[in-house]
Amino acid sequence: MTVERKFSDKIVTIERHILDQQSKFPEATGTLTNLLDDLALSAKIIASHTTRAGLAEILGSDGRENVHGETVQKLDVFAERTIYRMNDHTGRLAVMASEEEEEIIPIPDNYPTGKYVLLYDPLDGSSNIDFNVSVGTIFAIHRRKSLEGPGTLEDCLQKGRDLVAAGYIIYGSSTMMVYSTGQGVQGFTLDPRVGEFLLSHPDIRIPAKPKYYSVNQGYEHRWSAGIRGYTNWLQGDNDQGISLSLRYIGSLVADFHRNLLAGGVFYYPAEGKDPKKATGKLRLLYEAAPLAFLAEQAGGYASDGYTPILDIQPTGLHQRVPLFIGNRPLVEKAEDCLRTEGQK
Ligand code: FDP
Repeated sequence: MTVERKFSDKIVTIERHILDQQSKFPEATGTLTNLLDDLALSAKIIASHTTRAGLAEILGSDGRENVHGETVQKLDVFAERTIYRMNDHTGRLAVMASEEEEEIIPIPDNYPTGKYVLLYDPLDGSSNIDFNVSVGTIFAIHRRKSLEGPGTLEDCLQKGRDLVAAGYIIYGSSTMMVYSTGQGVQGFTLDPRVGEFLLSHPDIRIPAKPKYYSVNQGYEHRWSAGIRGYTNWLQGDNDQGISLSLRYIGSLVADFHRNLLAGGVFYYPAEGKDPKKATGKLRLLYEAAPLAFLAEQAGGYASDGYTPILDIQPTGLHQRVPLFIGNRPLVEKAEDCLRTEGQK
């Protein structure tokens, strides 16, 4: 029997893809490859629980509050511990930081430290868990700056421009891991029958023609005139034929993922009339910077309205920034609107 073999027959697992990428860099030691593998395995473990969220005692909050005063959901805690336990002992990391923890997370003394720094939001959009809405994990990887020993706060406070890799896992109608090591953006879908992430979305590029704008329009009364004008512009108040549909899930990874594949802009602006949201809601290190890295790798752009997100020097672990992210011309239009507003 002769079987016809085509290129499209190639089955690319995430491991094979990461190794292929590594082989392009003869000096690579394989540490980053292994770290990405550890994250893919963490994702599978977390996914096996998110898909059962409505079933067991795991549903609902455990009553504790995280460092931002939000109620912590049990799955947040589980995701947090899973990522920590998968990475504390490997000798690949100098230090970690998580959206759920106030301080940096040191590597325990009895384990070796390594050259990378892992920043993560274990379960983003967690207020949606109880309603069967997609949630996600976001991760960012830097090279350590300190030379040896335990990693430091400064190792964590690096600009997005210096990221080595970043990505997210979306736990939705299927589980996907989307990541970049600075050579484009690759998307893998978890095949639950075989327990493997398979390359399903190679070289993702944001479509040039955008479809959606995503913002919590319920907060419009607290926006500045510039943001209101920008929103009208997106809705069709322009002479460029742009007229976008509104889609807002309220789960950043899901909103970003949809706009990455369909084209559009997500924004969470500063809310002048709410002192608690003077710099928006989203965190620079765990949300804005890693997604900005992916957006730029996919041909898009992200800004806080004035400065590219990737160029902002973090000053604190839990710093919040306004975020505009998606197709470059749409994000630049937001910058225009804010600049014009500032000149009035
Ligand atoms: P959540 O509070 O559910 O964890 O940063 C967290 C986040 O969700 C993002 O995922 C989401 O985009 C945003 O907050 C939603 O905030 P609003 O409810 O204020 O729209």
